[in-house]
Amino acid sequence: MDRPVFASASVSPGGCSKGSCGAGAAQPDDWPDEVRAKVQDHPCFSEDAHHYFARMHAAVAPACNIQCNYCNRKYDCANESRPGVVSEVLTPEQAVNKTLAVAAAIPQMAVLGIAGPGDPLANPERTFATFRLLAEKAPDIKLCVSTNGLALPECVDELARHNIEHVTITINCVDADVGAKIYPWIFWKNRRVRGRAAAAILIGQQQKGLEMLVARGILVKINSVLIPGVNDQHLKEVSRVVKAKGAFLHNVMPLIAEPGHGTFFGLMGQRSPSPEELQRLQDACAGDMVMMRHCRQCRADAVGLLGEDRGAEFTLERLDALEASAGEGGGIDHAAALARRQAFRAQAVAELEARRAARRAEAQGAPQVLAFHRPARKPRGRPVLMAVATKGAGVVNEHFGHAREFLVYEASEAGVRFIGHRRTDKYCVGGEHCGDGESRLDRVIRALAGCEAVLCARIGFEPWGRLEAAGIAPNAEHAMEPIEAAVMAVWRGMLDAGALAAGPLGAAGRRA
Ligand code: CLF
Ligand code: SF4
Repeated sequence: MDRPVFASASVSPGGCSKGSCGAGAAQPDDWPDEVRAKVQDHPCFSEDAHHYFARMHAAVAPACNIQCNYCNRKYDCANESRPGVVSEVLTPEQAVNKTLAVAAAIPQMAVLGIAGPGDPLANPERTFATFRLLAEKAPDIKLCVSTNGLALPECVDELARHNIEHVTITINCVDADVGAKIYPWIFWKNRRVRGRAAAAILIGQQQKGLEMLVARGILVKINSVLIPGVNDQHLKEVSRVVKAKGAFLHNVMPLIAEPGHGTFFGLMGQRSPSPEELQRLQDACAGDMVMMRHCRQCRADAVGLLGEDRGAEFTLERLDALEASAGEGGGIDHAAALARRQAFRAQAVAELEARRAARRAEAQGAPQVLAFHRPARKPRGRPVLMAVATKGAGVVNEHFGHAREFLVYEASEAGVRFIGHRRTDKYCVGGEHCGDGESRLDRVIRALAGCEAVLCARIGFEPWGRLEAAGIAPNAEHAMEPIEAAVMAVWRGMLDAGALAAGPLGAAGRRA
């Protein structure tokens, strides 16, 4: 395809119907069918999809062609992952074997991304060999790549030849003066370029690459690292510029900087943004385009649903054992694995379509099929943040004590909207570690600051009491219900109880 994917659609991803800029950001429910078909099973490009579909990263790209001040080369690429963990670098053949093993074990597996540990397009042979081999063996798996953009324009044709429909570019600035504070140097045409000149070249390449991808109908997500005092005032302009060029989604991620990571920013004491600062900036940018709020800043060798990490199940050692068992008549039945993925996909897509249809019907005032998105009363009450423990499928289905993270939603008279996630240690580890449960629970409660209720499948007596004492109402009444329906029901309960004017809700639900 040789035209922007939205050029023929009536609604752009940023809500710009032809000739009517400023109409506000279109919601995913309004995306044209051809776009929805591309994203409905991509866990990063669709918030809905991330409840169902898994991705994995193949760490085949060790080299990088630039230096970011938030990166230490001995860790993964911080543009697409969190620093502090080192990946096992794989050959393309190892990466494909691993992908096939993951796709056989996890029917939700839908996307293979290459995101590091360096820059995928600074390692084009390894990156494209991986894509080529996988496309031959498992053509149902979508291919995805994340890049700093320096080598992008020269790789766009190759990306299109490999039928890659999703590309992420990390764009932290569109102003070289800002860029000079983020990038000390780039490696360009066989020499090192420093300072403002380096940033100007990088920005030029990123913008050119974005335009070229959009012209070929490839969906482009922009990642930006929010660095307080460096680009926080500038990212709204970045959002505006990339939207004007046809970017599909903007993902503003918080800087992770700690002295122990050995990065320039970490060592200089550059602080990370608070969750409130991140949300404020995401909201400020949202006027110009659709924002991604469910990014988990995952590792360059991550495996599984976003928020879970099953990488340890698929180490090279384990893959070698699997290969050995194949020689003894064991191994993977790839045809059966493909059938399981296809069956899962059909069911998940049907559920997603049903939810979308319900939301649209409700928005249009038709009889409610799933009455969860808007209160059927005249507007009143105040917005409330609620945390939800889930392990996928878009329902409240996780035990409070087993949750490694909570999804945070805001409920109000306008409906339910996803705000982000809060990571936390699983506080209930059982056995010999139970003695430190109390301090872990303290950390969980701290992570839920600002939330007035927490919805989960089950919860024990001790956390119940501790949450109540912290002003967070535990609620296990909505186990296995769709998240938005459950959040809306709790909000309505608070409204009916007169709790929205007076402050936090009293406890509700049952205990485990
Ligand atoms: Fe991987 Fe990135 Fe593709 Fe997703 S991750 S290459 S677009 S398949 Fe996703 Fe992970 Fe956030 Fe990246 S949650 S860090 S946005
Ligand atoms: Fe590090 Fe990624 Fe930046 Fe390269 S692009 S320096 S690997 S964060």
